[in-house]
Amino acid sequence: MRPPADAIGTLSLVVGAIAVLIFIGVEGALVFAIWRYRASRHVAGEPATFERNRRLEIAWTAAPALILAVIFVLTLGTMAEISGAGVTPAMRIAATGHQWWWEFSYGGVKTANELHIPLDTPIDLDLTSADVIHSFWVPELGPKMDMLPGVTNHLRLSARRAGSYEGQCSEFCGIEHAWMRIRVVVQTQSEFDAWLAVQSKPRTTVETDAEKIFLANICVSCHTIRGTDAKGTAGPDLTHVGSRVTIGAGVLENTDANIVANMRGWLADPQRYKPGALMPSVPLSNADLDALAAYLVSLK
Ligand code: HEC
Ligand SMILES: [Cu+2]
Repeated sequence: MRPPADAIGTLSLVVGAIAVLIFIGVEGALVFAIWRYRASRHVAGEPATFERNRRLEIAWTAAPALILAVIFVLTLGTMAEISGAGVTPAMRIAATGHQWWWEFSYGGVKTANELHIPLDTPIDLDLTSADVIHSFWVPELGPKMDMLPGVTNHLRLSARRAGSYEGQCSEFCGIEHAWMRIRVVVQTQSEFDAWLAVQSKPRTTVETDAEKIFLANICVSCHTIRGTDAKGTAGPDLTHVGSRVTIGAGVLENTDANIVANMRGWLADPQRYKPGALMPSVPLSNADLDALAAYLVSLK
């Protein structure tokens, strides 16, 4: 199956070409008429007019209707193609929109904000929302699709180039809507398998003092770290949070030299980076913040 984005690209080119032809035709006729019938040729009296030309009226009603009918049929074909009808997806991933982050679940293995998919493989995303209406949109990969509470929509994705693709929630969903970024990482099948194998494991570290700080605080009521007693679901699963490229759905880098500093900054005051985000600032000592930040980025 060709990636949905390719099918949409082809349709855009065809519609664009039709529009260019019409533009050239209409503007050409206009320029011709201006030149051919300019006033100097008809100095005397009113310019010629005509009305009730039935043939002409039928023609200029039928021609646009025909053009629209052609575009309609082409669009229906493209919609059928990108819906993936007739092609069984190699994998289904559940995607849930939250204010203001994304949850991706691979058969129960949860991760946030970063969707990994294998190259050249048809994937079905089962889209829904935990709160308000969101819309999943990664322009380079496919169409946008609403995420509605209580409803599951399906979106076919496939990519023919490995790499990282950026997307964005495209339905206004509250104060931090703009910081609801999606990153899709397209990997070869073996890279993807290796990634999923790591994500499927519970946290790999042993219980450290830093982990005890996490478990002793309110963090556990909102976050899960598989392998520990933290089983909250109001916020992102943190089991492998250190492996993500960003935190806070894109507000902070999680990869550069400042990785611990960024994580610490987020924990100390999430509202500073993402005002309105549904994570409170938890009062913690400086030492606890240092330990927690180092612990979380170590969860690869
Ligand atoms: C009331 C629920 C709640 C509590 C309590 C809470 N969080 Fe969060 N946390 C969230 C939500 C919601 C997000 C997502 C914020 C966003 O991106 O909009 C989040 C995001 C995060 C992230 C970034 C995850 C990512 O992948 O982007 C980290 C790390 C984190 N929290 C750690 C903690 C720690 C450590 C504590 C305890 C000190 C804590 N949280 C307490 C709800 C909570
Ligand atoms: Cu949204």
